[in-house]
Amino acid sequence: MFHLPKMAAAAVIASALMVSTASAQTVLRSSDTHPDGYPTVEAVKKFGELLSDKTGGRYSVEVFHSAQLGGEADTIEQTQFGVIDLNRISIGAFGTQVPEATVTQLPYIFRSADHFHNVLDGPIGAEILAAFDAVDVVALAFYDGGARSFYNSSKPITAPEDMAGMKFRVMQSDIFVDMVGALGGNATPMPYGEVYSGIQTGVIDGAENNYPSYDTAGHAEVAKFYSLDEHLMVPEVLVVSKVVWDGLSAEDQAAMREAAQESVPHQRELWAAKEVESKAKVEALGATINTVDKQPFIDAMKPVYDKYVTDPKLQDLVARIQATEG
Ligand code: GTR
Repeated sequence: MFHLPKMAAAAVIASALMVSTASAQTVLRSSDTHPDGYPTVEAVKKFGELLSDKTGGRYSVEVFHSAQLGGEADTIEQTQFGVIDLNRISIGAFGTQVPEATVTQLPYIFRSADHFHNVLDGPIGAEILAAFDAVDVVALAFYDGGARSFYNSSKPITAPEDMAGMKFRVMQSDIFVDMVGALGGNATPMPYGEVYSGIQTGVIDGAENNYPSYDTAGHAEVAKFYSLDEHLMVPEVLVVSKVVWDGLSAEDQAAMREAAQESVPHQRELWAAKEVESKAKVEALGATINTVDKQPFIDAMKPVYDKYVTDPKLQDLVARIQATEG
């Protein structure tokens, strides 16, 4: 037994208290519609590790993948109410709730992966993230979601005319309904989890997505024709409930933002590799991939822009995106 001077004893007690507070670890629940191992799921796990490091283990993240917490539209509401803490979600699933973010749902708004990154990594990206505050979530970072193309169970699409009379599932946003309509097809908004059986039973002819989703959701098994029109590049976004955010200290908020930003390069690397892997997988499964002349698809989108980009602020945002290099 040894005797500590009074001051040191006080310090020991104080640090013991800190340890006990720190051991009261908060596990934040995060939703993702994709299966374990998917680039977005792995990126949020990485975010959790970084957050834990930065907060001395006080905060960690558990990812509920494979839509265990529900379809995207439902989980957004639950995140807004604070029932779900974090959500990795496609901006498309927000519908037209956040006008500045809706702009990223415009067909062909992004010209390439470089253009997409240049826009989202700069001040425009920061402006779009900040716009989510209005809908009770705090948007922390964008992840890659590649380019989305149409696929279906009956034939290659080479021009918009080929889509006449065909039914395509779209994410639950009006803009995508109008997009398919402008191309001459019929859009059926439905949750992601219902697409496979929808195609299998013939309720829809096809859908549209990137290679990794087409592959991992099994859609390539039931819709063998993938037509590379690349009409959309919709950012994935990581959001935290405003309820959680408001309960964090300024330091922990900063740690959360940093952790999210630092998880981005990891996701991009995983994404690039997954696109290549998924393309090879769907080809091995017998998918027929055809290229298309994109110009008629681009030209057909004018009415969609005319309908959704009427507010001068959004017109300015679209112009700034288009003027960004890449
Ligand atoms: C995927 C996206 C998902 C989900 C899905 C869909 O590309 O990563 O978050 O939105 O598309 O089409 O519903």
